[in-house]
Amino acid sequence: HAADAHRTDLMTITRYVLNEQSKHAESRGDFTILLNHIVLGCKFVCSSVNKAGLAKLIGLAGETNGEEQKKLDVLSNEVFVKALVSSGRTCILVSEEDEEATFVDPAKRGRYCVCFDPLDGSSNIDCGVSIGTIFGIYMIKHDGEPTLADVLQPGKNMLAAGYCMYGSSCTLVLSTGSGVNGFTLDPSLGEFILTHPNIKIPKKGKIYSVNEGNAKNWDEPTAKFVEKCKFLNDSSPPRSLRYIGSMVADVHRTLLYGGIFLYPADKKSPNGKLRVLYEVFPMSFLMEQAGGQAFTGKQRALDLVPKTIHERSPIFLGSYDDVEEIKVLYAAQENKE
Ligand code: P6P
Repeated sequence: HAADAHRTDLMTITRYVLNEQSKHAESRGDFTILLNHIVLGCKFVCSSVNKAGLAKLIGLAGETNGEEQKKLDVLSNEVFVKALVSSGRTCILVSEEDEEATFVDPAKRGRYCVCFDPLDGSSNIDCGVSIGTIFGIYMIKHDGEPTLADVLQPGKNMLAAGYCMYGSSCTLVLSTGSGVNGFTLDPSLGEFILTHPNIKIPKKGKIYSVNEGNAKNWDEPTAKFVEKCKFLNDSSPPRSLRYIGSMVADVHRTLLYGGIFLYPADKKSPNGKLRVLYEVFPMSFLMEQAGGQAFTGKQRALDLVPKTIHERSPIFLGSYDDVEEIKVLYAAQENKE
């Protein structure tokens, strides 16, 4: 039985990646080492997020020792940066928390570039809403000095992407380019165990996920799509609106239940709000690997070539058929122009 297998044949995330790695003759285990350091960061954040409320409650936060308590996203960023540098497998780090990219010291340099948001949605910590770490990984293709050009690549060049959601359980969803798998942290073992093998997103969903508060600023295709979700003009089943306001939580639900997540452009933010390198690309990579798709309003999200490391893009991602509906509406607008 599966349960027995879990008990005795523990498919940990490390073992899973080693299996994957063995399929690539040229691999030297570097990716496994890199991933283990990302996993270490996720375990730290999981433990800290779970204590955050308690820390505030019983005054563990900075007051007692006078030192200003670091905000959890700043602390998480420091942990990830130190873990990634100490792995000896990275050469460039792009973090949502750091204005500039980190170029790793030559003595500790490896072949991977990691773009990450250490604690996305952290404004939701105080009310206990799930938040997460999002990451995408490029491999440097040359032996020369790393430059920003090595991370300003289209998302389709990523060789892996994933997120870790800190919620009722700590779930790490990962793709290394051959499907999507979910691993849940077993705190008694301190290991991420395979719990969601080969995740496939439903081809069509019944949920749309968008911040309706921005409706007055939407462009016509987005407004038309949302209108259609609410006031059905055919016999299609009614849809539900689910919007948590924490990207990792909204995307995780979309991946497992189907539907579409939208953060469109609007008059106030012509490029939307979400960041290309460490929000849009990793989530788009996962959606495509799970059989869904991701669109910017103009093109396939993974074809976008970012010009700066904190660039934003509108994003529509999720069930294949749902995103197709949006693409048709944007194509119709294109033809009118
Ligand atoms: P809004 C959280 O701040 C975040 O970066 C994402 O996690 C989330 O999807 C989005 O912003 C929510 O933005 O404008 O709807 O509050």
